[in-house]
Amino acid sequence: MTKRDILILPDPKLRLVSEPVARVDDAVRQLADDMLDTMYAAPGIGLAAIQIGVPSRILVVDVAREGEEPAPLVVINPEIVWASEEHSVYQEGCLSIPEYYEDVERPEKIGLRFLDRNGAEREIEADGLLSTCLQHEIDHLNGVLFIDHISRLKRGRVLRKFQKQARQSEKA
Ligand code: GNR
Ligand code: NI
Repeated sequence: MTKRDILILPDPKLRLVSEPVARVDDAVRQLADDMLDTMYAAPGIGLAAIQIGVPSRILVVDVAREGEEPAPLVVINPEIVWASEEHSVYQEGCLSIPEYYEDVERPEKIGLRFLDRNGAEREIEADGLLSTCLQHEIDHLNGVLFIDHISRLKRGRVLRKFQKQARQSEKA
């Protein structure tokens, strides 16, 4: 049970393109467990490895509601194999951009191929919040943040606010 620190905007590591996992071994499973501990503690419904500073193509999600059985999913080297033409809008947030929320439009449903924590290939269809969350996490693997999908004006405001906060905590 190891909770790790989450990188915050404008940490440049959040812009890295993460590398594929070559082999799903115990070290990868340990990392995934740390990611789940970190995500549940935050609390959040998803986390990408780069958010704890590791540039590997690993993400975890759990969109079960409070009171429901936890449903952790470990996703390694994901590939979106199809996306629906219909789009939907969700208000998104990000643990690396605390306390900022904005509407983002994405494909409503996706097909996803990935390796699970045992290294087995799996394919799932996702819709609703799970689809949104998976797409948000896969963006992280490519150095993309949800604010990249909002207007330039809004993104500029958020970036400046977090740059200022980073400068001030440097001085403190
Ligand atoms: O906890 C999270 N909530 C969330 C809400 C709407 C859309 C996406 C997310 S993911 C986010 C956790 C996070 O930052 N993952 O990268
Ligand atoms: Ni995020």
